[in-house]
Amino acid sequence: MIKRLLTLSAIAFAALPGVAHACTQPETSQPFALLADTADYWLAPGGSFESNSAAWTLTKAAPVDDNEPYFVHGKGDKQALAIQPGGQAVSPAFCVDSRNPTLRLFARKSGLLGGLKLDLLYTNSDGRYSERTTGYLLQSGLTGWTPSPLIDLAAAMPPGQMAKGDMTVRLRFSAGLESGGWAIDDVYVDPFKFD
Ligand SMILES: [Ca+2]
Repeated sequence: MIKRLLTLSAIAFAALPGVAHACTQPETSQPFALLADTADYWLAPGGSFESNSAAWTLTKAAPVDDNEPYFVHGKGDKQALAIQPGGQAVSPAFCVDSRNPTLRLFARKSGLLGGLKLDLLYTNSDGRYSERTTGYLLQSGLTGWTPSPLIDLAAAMPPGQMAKGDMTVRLRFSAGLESGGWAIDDVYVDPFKFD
């Protein structure tokens, strides 16, 4: 029965005009349910920063013995990523399509000033490398680990490119020189928000 349903679903999907959902979506969970956000998310590659997870490309940044206090990825998790002032962290590449409109994570800043910038890095369909800034994480005061607001990933994706289907992106978090540095953990992508 399950196989039959999946097959029918695929046929219905293919018959929808103008819909390009090309990525294979990883397994999802509801990591922010404790925070009244019951949306399904999947973990960005290496997004828990545990020792066995995919490596990010780091400049003045490193995994540290820490974890966001909700342990939404795993109760035994032990590491977060610290980004020093002027440092940056670039995720491994992953596939997004129009079903991946938002991103959410935990962040903690270590100084009173400065934000954490998030850019989307990708290669256009014509082979041109591009970057788009999705925004800045800001925290008023030193509030410790804080869940981020929903970050609008779709707004940073080029509409023409998304109309063709999927695209491969990397996330880049950059701490300003004026900041006291940041830590991030449990970076999740929402795959079904508008389905
Ligand atoms: Ca972690």
